[in-house]
Amino acid sequence: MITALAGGVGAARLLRGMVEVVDPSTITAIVNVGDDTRLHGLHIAPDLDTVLYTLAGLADPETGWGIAGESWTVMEELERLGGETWFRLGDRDLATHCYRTQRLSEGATLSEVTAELARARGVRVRLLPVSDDPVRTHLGLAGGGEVPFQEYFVRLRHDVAVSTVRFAGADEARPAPGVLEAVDDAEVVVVCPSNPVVSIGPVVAVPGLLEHLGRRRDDVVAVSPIVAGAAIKGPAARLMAESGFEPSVVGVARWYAPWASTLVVDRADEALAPAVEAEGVRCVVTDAIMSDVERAAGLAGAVLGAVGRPPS
Ligand code: FO1
Repeated sequence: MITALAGGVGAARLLRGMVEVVDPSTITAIVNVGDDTRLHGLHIAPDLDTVLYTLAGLADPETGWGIAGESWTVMEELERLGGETWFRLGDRDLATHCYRTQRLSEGATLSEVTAELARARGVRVRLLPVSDDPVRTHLGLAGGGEVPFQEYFVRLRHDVAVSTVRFAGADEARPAPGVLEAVDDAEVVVVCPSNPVVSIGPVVAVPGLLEHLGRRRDDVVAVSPIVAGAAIKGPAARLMAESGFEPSVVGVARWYAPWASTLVVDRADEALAPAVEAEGVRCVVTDAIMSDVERAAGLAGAVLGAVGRPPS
């Protein structure tokens, strides 16, 4: 069994490659919920949806989030009404949020609803929210004030300096059913190329995760979301720098060193391999740019092989 710690787009792309090299039913993805937000009275779970839509072949390939070929009728009408439309919700995507919100209101857990949504869309990878309790990322702005994640990421286009990152609810949150077992029982634990600060951070902030991951360090392999000092997508490099970590594969190695034994980096960072290893983390150099499914499958094979378990 393979367990993956996942955020949004980068994780979805790697998982899409992984299902080409191993049986999807042997993969469990523990997904970040820190990006979740409530809008229009709906519970929106962007990272769970991005992973699900990508694995279901529904995701918009340009943005990586939402559903491809969407219509925006509701957003257009909402605009006319003067409602909130800064967070773009397509008509089919809204169905996901309506279904999830209705089921949660009936007392279902986020885990249960996620499993129902995955089954409905034919996704065989097991998707687990890291917790069924609320964990919400808030960012303290260097200029003052604090905003929830989506305000930072979408409304402010993450184009503001951040001074603090907080995961509200993390201390009281319990790992969702199956999460700790998925770490304990995995042959390999893959840390997907997601933002170490605001995507992997909220996952490992849930009590129990760091302890269980630390016990599996030899079998934990991370994929760097930073290539040649920049994030492939999103504010990872900026947030790492603002968190006091060098925005490079060396900074990523330092961030994960306590519980990951191996870091996979792109060929562009080959020269930094010795510096990564100086952090006590084994460095594997490969093609880490997932420009299409074949490249993602190649990366997945290299990742699974990195800790001695070539794809079955
Ligand atoms: N990201 C944006 O940059 N703009 C949006 O309008 C937007 C809408 C949106 C709707 C549903 C959803 O699941 C994700 C959405 N995202 C949007 C991405 C979202 O901000 C994610 O949290 C990021 O991709 C980070 O994981």
